[in-house]
Amino acid sequence: MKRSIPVISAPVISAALILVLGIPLAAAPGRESPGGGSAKNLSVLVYITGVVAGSPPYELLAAGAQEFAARHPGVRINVYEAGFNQAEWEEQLTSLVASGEYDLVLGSNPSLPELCVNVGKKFPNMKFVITDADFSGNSQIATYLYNQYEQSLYLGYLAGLITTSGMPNANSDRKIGFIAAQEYPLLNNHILPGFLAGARMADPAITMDFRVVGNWFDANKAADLAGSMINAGVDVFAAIAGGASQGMIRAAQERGAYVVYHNTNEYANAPGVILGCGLMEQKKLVMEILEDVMAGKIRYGSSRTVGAGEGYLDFIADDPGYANYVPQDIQQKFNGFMADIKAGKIPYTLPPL
Ligand code: RBF
Repeated sequence: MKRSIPVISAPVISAALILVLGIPLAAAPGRESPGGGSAKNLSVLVYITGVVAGSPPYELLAAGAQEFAARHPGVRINVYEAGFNQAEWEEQLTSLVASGEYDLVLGSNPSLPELCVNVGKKFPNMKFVITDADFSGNSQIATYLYNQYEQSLYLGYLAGLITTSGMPNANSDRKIGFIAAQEYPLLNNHILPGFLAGARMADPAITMDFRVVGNWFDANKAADLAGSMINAGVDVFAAIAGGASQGMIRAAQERGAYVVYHNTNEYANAPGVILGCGLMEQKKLVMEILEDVMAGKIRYGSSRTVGAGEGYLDFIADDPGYANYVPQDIQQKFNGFMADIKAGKIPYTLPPL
């Protein structure tokens, strides 16, 4: 489960040459200050709180960091998969940081900042940049929060239009379903309320059936849950469940139900079943973050919230999975709603986390 995927670039090769030839090829700037002005070398630990495969936020995080390293010869990336035992994460992170190999820890998880506070106390020079999290007031940590209330609002609106439609697999119950891997503040305070509020903008009578898998990988359990939700009248699903979501998609495909999907383009996995996909611009954000780290522009101690208006959340409408399978009248309503979301014209209050 634990896997380390190193990307070796120029500094490693130069280090090897120094060892072999005894001559430095170029003056190596100190590594102690990530983004300390002119520093050109940077060693980044990409700390994956789970595994990469099957979890869009992590796939995009790793891809963004690796692409940045490929473009910047002085940047070295190590992608470390911490696995699913959350009780081990802090100790793992501590020993990785203790190796002294890294200038910066980059992660994406709402629960990470609190672990970073503890690790940071032991290593006062270490810096942490965490996306998908909201934490401020610690001078070693910077966070970026995706406005997942907003993404859930527009995916919920689409789910609402579908469940109240005359589409072949839409039943007469106005009931949508949500499957989560586990409960946590971002899910309970932003994602779930946003999804239901969005659906109720299509029809205030809509109700939501919510179930929890208990982990981020058990696709069979998610399929079982989805099956019993379909029995209870659910005809449109969403999930925040990492790899386990695949079980829900399979059940929807077999039993005849629909899915709207957060964060990534999943249409091709189940055409005609997955009818809407949101997009989290995590790869873009990660590359911008690393650019800012190199330039010394990260504001440690602060948190920034990014959403559709800023171009970090979107909806993938230019895909046959949406364009060819969603009825024209629904597309028209939804596209108008999405344009209003981007323009900040849909009023809502972002709940506290
Ligand atoms: N999202 C995933 O896609 N895969 C995961 O394995 C995963 N593990 C998580 C573990 C914890 C403790 C928490 C709080 C969240 C996790 N998430 C995971 C959720 C992820 O960070 C993000 O909030 C959601 O994907 C919504 O964008």
